[in-house]
Amino acid sequence: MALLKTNKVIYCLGNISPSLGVLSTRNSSWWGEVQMGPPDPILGVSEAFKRDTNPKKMNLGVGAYRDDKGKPFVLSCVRKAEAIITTKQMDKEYLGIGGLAEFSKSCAQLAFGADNEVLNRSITVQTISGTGSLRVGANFLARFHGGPRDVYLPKPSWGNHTPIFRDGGMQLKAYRYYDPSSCGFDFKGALDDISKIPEHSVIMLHACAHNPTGVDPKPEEWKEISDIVKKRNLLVFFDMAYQGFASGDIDRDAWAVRYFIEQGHNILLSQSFAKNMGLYGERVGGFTVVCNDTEEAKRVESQLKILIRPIYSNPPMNGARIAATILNTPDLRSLWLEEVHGMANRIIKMREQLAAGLKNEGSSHNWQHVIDQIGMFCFTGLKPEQVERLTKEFSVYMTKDGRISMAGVTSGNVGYLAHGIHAVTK
Ligand code: KET
Repeated sequence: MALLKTNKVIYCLGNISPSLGVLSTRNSSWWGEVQMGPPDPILGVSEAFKRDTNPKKMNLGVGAYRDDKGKPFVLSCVRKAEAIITTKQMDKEYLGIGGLAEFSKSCAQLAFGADNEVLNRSITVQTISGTGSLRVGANFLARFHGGPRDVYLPKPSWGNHTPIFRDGGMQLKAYRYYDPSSCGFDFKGALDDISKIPEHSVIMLHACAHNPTGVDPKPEEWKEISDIVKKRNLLVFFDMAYQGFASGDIDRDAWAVRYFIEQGHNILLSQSFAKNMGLYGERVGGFTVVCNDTEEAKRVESQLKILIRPIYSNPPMNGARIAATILNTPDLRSLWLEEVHGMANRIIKMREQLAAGLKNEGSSHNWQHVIDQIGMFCFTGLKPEQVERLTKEFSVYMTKDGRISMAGVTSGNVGYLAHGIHAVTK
C-alpha cells in the first residue's frame, strides 16, 4: 500500500477491500477535508422549488421572466433571428478572444446611443453574460487599477456581486442605499457615505432597476451622485443587467450611464442580454472600458485579451449572433423594443394587482412600495421568519431577504400570493 505523506495528513492511496481482502485502487481521501457548502442564495431557491409537489407552488426566487401563464418566454424576435441564422448556414469556427465584433459594436451602441463620441475611445468585449462581464472587470481592476483594491457596493446589492469581486481579487465595502423605513432610496445616506469614500476607489452603481430593492435614484439625484463621485475622484463601474426592464424604454433606462459619460466619467460597464432579450442560458453580455482616447482603448483591449485567453479562450457564438441579428435588422429591432415594452408592462400590471389583492385581503399595511419599485423585483419588506412561513405554508419560493421576482407573478396566481403574504404579515 503506497503512503503519501503531506505536511498535513498521511493519505492512503488504495485501500484493502474488506470483502475481497485484496488491494483496491480506489482513492477515498483526496477531498476528505472539503466541507459541505451552503446552496446559492438565489439559484438554490429554484432547486428547493423543483422538489416541492404542491400544485400551487410559485417560484419567485430567480429573476427570470415568465408569461402570464407562468411559462418561460422566448421572444418572437429571438425565434426570427434564429431562423435567419439557420438559413445562413454559418460556420462554427472559434470567435476572436473579444467575441463577435458586430455584437460588441451594437452592444456598446445600445448602452451609449448610436452616435456617442465615446464609442471611438472605448473598448467592448463580448462576455459570458453579465456575470462573466463583472468577473472580467474584477480581474482587470485587480491587475491594472492603481488605486485602492476596494469596491463599494450599494447596501444591499445583487448577492453575487460580493463573491464575483472577492474571487476576482478585490475587497468589498459598502455605501448606504436602501431605507427600510420608507422602502425607498436613502439619498442622504448614500451621498453621506459616498462623500467619505477614499479617492480612486471603485464604486458600483446599478444603472437601472436596482436589484434587489427595485429602488432607483431620480435624475436629479443621479446628478448629485455624479458630482460627488467626481469630487471624490472615484472609478465608476455600472452594472446594467436590466436595460429596458425598468421603464420599457431602452434609452430611458440608459439615461444614468449616458449622463455620467457626458459628465466626463470614464466608466466601466457590464451589460447582460439575459433579461431584456430573454437569452438567459445563451450567456450573452458585454464588458466595456471607457478610455481617454483611441490609443488608450487599444492598449486596454490588448490586455483584456491577455486576461480572457487563459480563462475561457473566447466566448460562445450562438447567443451573440442572435443578439447582433436583432440589433442590426430594423424589423427585428422594432419587434424587440415592442416585446421589451410588453414584458415591462406585464410586470407593472402585476405590481398593481398584488397591491390591490393585499388591500382586498384586508391588509392594514402600506403596500405602496410594491407599485412604486422598479424593474423585475419587489423588495417586500418581509422578515426572514415571514419568508420561511410563506414557503413552508404556501409553497411560495423567494430569497430570504424578502425579494420576490415580480416576473414570476401571473393573473392566475397573484390572488394566491396576496393571500399568502397577508396571512404571514397580519
Ligand atoms: N447583474 C445584476 C444586477 C443581476 O441581477 C444579474 C442577475 C446579473 C448581473 C447577471 O446576470 P447574467 O445572467 O449573468 O447575465 N440576476 C438574477 C439571476 C442570478 O442571480 O444569476 C437574479 O438576481 O435573480
